[in-house]
Amino acid sequence: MTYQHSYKVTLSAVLSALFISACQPAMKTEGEPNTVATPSPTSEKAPTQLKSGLAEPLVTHIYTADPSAHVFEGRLYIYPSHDVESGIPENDNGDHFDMRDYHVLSMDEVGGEVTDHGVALSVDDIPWAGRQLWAPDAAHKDGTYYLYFPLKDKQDIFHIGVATSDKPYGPFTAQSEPIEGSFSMDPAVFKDDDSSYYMYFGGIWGGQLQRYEGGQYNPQDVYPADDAPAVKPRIAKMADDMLSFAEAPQEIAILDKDGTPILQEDNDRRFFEAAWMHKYKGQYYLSYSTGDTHKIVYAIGDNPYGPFTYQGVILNPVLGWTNHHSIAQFKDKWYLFYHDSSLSGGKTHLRSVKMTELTYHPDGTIVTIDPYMEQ
Ligand code: FUB
Repeated sequence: MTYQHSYKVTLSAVLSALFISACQPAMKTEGEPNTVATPSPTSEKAPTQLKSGLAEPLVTHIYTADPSAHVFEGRLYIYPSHDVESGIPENDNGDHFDMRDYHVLSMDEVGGEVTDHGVALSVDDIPWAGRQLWAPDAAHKDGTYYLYFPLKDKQDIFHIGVATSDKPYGPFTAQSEPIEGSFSMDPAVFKDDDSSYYMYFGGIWGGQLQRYEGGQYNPQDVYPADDAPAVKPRIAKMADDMLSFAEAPQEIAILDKDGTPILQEDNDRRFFEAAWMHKYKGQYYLSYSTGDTHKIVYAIGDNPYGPFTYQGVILNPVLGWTNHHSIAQFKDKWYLFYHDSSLSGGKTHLRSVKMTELTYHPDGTIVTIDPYMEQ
């Protein structure tokens, strides 16, 4: 552990009408500039922090994003990306997300002190590293903690790596090679009730998943036709060693309620990135980001592989281009972990992790969260 840093969390925020309008998300389509005033690109901390909405950032001394939350040993651990100002111009490949290490956050209770456990893994300590440590996840099995991370190799192709530690907060030691057969990004590892572990992964555009349409890697970005089924997220069961896949990754079908596949042109509902799995009352909830329509949505199935039937929106767009989340139960409540760019004044690549309670309707559907409205 290099250092510890503790912060007091404030989870409630009162919104005025002015505040609500100031917090409307900076919607951005391909190639458009940010529409929100941003701080100097050379300063990591924003001089013009916007109001936060439903929740405040869990920490403010660093930028954090893509939170994957787990309860280990009765404590809530959050595995986020560590956003930094690299000065790399924004583009559709996400080159501006040039993250170089991970910090693990934890807390004993919601609203209590948040501990930053310092650098848990650095790109400099990953033998196969090229660049860009994107959204990570973690798992625990038989006394070992596993940190799963997407990273471009020296040929600029994303794979998923794994690092181990005997502590949930690291430091983690990376394997010498990425997970064999892994590709694309945004790993999420789910432990089922029978102690089987599954990795969900993939993301289009900068996440390169579209390059695997047809089954083989193709350096060209090839997308299905608009009226064809959308690019699908992938699942692979983890081997007993948690360092490898037990099977070749399989495509996950996401269907409309009439049983037809969600189509490529359906940007409001098709998979983009940030898959997450959680189980509630015996059903499997696959949630994900719709990317360029900036929503977190979900679909329900009766087994880890799906098919999953689309249900609706969990989280409406946040300030900043990306929307990425996780869902976990802590003590007797469910929580949504997400990020936005309020702390950086709207900078797409300088985000902050937040959390808020997630609730279900009696039929098991999820109550949609608007990040800038009182619930
Ligand atoms: O943080 C880099 C990338 O942005 C993540 O991997 C995506 O899910 C998006 O949040």
